[in-house]
Amino acid sequence: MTAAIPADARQSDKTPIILYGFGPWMGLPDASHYTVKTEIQLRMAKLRYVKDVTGFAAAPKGKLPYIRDTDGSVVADSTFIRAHIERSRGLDLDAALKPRQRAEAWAVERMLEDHLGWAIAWFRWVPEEAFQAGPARFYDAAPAELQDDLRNAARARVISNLQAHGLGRHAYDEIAELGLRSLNALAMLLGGGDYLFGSGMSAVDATATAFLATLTVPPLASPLRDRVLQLDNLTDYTQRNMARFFPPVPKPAAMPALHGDAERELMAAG
Ligand SMILES: N[C@@H](CCC(=O)N[C@@H](CS)C(=O)NCC(=O)O)C(=O)O
Repeated sequence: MTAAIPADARQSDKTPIILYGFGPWMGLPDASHYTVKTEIQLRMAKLRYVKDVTGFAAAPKGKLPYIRDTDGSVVADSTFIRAHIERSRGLDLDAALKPRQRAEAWAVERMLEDHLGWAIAWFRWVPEEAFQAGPARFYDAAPAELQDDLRNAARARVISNLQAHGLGRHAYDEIAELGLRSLNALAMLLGGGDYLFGSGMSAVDATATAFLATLTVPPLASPLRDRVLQLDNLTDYTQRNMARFFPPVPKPAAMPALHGDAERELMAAG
């Protein structure tokens, strides 16, 4: 399945980039926070892309996102996708940053992607209530006899990855404590500003926005979600950036005039 994104002038090539993701989920543009990050970065770069949600089995690194660029090259991992689009198009998503800010932005991005991102996954996949209300629903459209096997296999894979990373070896409260420290650090760095660093949007703002939206938009309870909702600067920042990069779908054109009462009743009932 593919969904077109409106074209932009910077990409002269008519062929769009193909972005492989999981697809929209619970109010998010994609179920994967790393894929939402890449979508924001592609939009920052004003590059046209289409989403393909059928590519997981062929993912070069067993994870999403990855892209197939207009020249056919395949690039996996959100950080390498960013590097690839910057190199191949002569762009700099950190153009608003000074050298020291670039270094700080990289450090914060690693905190988000290699630390907080795993805590987000843990609170999504491990506590039974969040799992049943969230990721278990990914498989609702699969044949009924396969659903439980698919749910259990995916959950076991994520739990095994969390163990290998190390975060998954901690207890609930310990993971919450670590995640909260990262969220507090992020809130302190943002302060009252519009961006984490510098005078304009940079690549790390894409990561932060994507991860904070992933924590807050789906109504899945977690201590991390509670903390973000207490931090007004983080929630305002997230809403502002999500509205900027994923503006609401335009309302359908006005309905043509109806011809009779029967038709009007039908519309009201529908
Ligand atoms: N370092 C990767 C992380 C991507 C990642 O963890 N993707 C997750 C979804 S959020 C995934 O595909 N997981 C599937 C699995 O592990 O089975 C990136 O930045 O793209």
